[in-house]
Amino acid sequence: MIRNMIPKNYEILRKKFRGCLLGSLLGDCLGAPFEGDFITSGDKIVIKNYLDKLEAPDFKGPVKQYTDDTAMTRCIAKALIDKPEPDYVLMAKLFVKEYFLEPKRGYGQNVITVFKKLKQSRFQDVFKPASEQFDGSGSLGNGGAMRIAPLALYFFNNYDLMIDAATKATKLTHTNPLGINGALLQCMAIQQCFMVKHGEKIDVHRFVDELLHKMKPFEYEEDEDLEEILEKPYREKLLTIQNLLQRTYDEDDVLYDEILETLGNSISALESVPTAIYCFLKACSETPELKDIFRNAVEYAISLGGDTDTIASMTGAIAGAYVGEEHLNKHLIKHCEKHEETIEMADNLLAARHEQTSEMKNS
Ligand code: F2R
Ligand code: MG
Ligand code: MG
Repeated sequence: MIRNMIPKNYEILRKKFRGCLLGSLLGDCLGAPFEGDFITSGDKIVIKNYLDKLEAPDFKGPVKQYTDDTAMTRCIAKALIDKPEPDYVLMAKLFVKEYFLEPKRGYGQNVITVFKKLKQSRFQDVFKPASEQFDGSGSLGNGGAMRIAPLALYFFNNYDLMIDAATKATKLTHTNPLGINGALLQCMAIQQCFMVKHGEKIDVHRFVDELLHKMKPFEYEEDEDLEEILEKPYREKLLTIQNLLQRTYDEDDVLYDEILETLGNSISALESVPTAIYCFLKACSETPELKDIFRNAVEYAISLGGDTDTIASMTGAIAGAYVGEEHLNKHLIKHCEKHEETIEMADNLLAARHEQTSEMKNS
């Protein structure tokens, strides 16, 4: 019976699926209280103490609530679990249902217009309302990237399908190329973490080189014939990451200001997705033990201020996919809203993927 055979690496995959979705949830829940803040050096100590306290075995405190980032991530995971072929009408319906059930999850100001139009139009053309945002230029916010993790997991071993599905799922709300390419870059970073052998150290420069290569088809190039320089904003950011990663630890204070200036910490995809990738890679290059990478990456993401829930959530998704559930602090996890459901969701997503792959092989 080939159909439901469990592959040898299923346990590793389960750890990575759980690590990624829990990582995304933790970053959102832990970063949310600081969203929009400017962080001083004193605040950085407060953030460290806050995380230390939450990691302590006996600490009891109010549940840390998730925001729109997780609400929308859950919708994409649910859609894939219910219908193994990506169904964009279903995704749109779940976004709208979720928003009207719990509108106070801190959604982006303009994306709400998309939800209302989708509802009014009875989901006739699910891509139309987003294409009308910002006078037709589309949203460049990080709302597409912040929720993309389930697609990176689901298609971890099929790059072309992953890119296609991530593009369409993003276009339900974000049609500006910066919004779409930000979601693709986040998706690629998570997927690349699956390609690193379990427990193996990441070569941070190679990691960025691969992203540079993969982003090339999605951005314009320098055109020698026309003597014109066309835009390649995400690759410029990736080159900045390469440069920042070469800097030494004792420059940290100077580096901090430079990161905010060059990578950014805003609500736009261009000024948050590369920042999240940097937070992850910085932690990888400076942290000797695998078990500390997740905490260091997320703490650093929050300490940058600005769009902290989203940058920490995207950092957490990448870091969690790399280290796996076993290297996320179990005490930290239990403070986050719906952490048990998130584990179940990760398992169901993997089971749906396994079922779909087996059916494809048998047909
Ligand atoms: N909305 C927030 N945070 C605000 C404060 C929340 C507060 N803590 C609370 O609890 O109420 N966070 C969430 O929004 C971000 C994701 O936003 P998304 O989904 O991309 O939304 P939207 O509305 O499409 O874009 C967000 C803003 O970006 C600017 N913008 C986008 N495209 C633009 C364009 N083409 N031209 C000019 N501006 C553009 C607008 O200001 C949009 O309102 C995440 O941080 C999530 O956590
Ligand atoms: Mg949010
Ligand atoms: Mg945010």
